[in-house]
Amino acid sequence: MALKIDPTRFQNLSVDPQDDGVWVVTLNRPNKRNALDIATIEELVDFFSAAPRAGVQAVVLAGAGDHFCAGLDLIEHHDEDRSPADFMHVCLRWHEAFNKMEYGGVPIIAALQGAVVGGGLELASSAHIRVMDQTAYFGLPEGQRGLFTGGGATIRVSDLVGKARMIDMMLTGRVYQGQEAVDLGLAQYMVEESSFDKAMELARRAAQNLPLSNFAICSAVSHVQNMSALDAAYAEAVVAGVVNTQPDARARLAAFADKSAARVRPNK
Ligand code: 1HE
Repeated sequence: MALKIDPTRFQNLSVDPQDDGVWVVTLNRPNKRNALDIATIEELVDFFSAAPRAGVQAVVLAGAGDHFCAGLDLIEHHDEDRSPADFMHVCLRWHEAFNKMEYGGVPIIAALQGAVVGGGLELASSAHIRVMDQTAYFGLPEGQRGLFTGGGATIRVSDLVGKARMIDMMLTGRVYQGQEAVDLGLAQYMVEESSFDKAMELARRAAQNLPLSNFAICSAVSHVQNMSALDAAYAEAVVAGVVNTQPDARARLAAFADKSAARVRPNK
């Protein structure tokens, strides 16, 4: 029985289902530059825990206003004056949210503008595709703030840009933007106009795939990376056994066989 997600139960996120199975999830605290307080993290856990069982075909993850996300809510962190154990549990909730995103099996396309910094970059790097506009920039200001990453940057940002670049970003506050950010892998697309429009286009395209294929793409690839080559090959075979024999794929295979399906061609 599919779960139901009630879009009105979210306060810090705006959650907007579209007709074609694409859901738009927007960080909606622009006056705080979409800083991630604990309430926002809980809403991300809530949405992304339910999404794989609620018929969500793809998600566009956006930030309201001029900036995608300013990272950890530094004011809340200051006011709470947390103990080490308290903050460890905060970080574990971040991991809960971001792991649900990366491993949940629902394609997530991040639409980026302005600051994508600290925990904002950790959030963006949990998406499967990142689209940036001309204003987007990436940084890890933790070093300057007397902090350290706690939302998975050591795993996902170092995966994107490599260990040495990540350490440089943290030690020196180095910021990446423009084509260089794309070349490094921080974003896969850069657009002149709206990153949101491009992210929607990509999400709609992904939503046309069979859900089980997308589940494997947006779950198995990440799981497999955590395994030894021997176990990875085994897991890949098992997943392919399930996905590649799904009854829903037969019509697509038949269309290829009768030559009615589109062929793979180079870009014009
Ligand atoms: C915030 C936050 C925040 C803005 N927490 N409230 N992240 C950072 O070190 C980035 C900190 N933020 C900035 O560098 C800048 O705010 C921005 C470049 C993102 C935007 O600049 P600007 O000039 O548009 O805005 P502003 O005037 O700095 O801030 C506007 C408001 O947003 C202001 O609140 P107001 O009530 O005084 O109007 C700011 O306080 C608020 N605001 N950023 C709380 N981050 C799991 S560990 C993860 C560790 C990290 O993420 S460390 C990186 C933290």
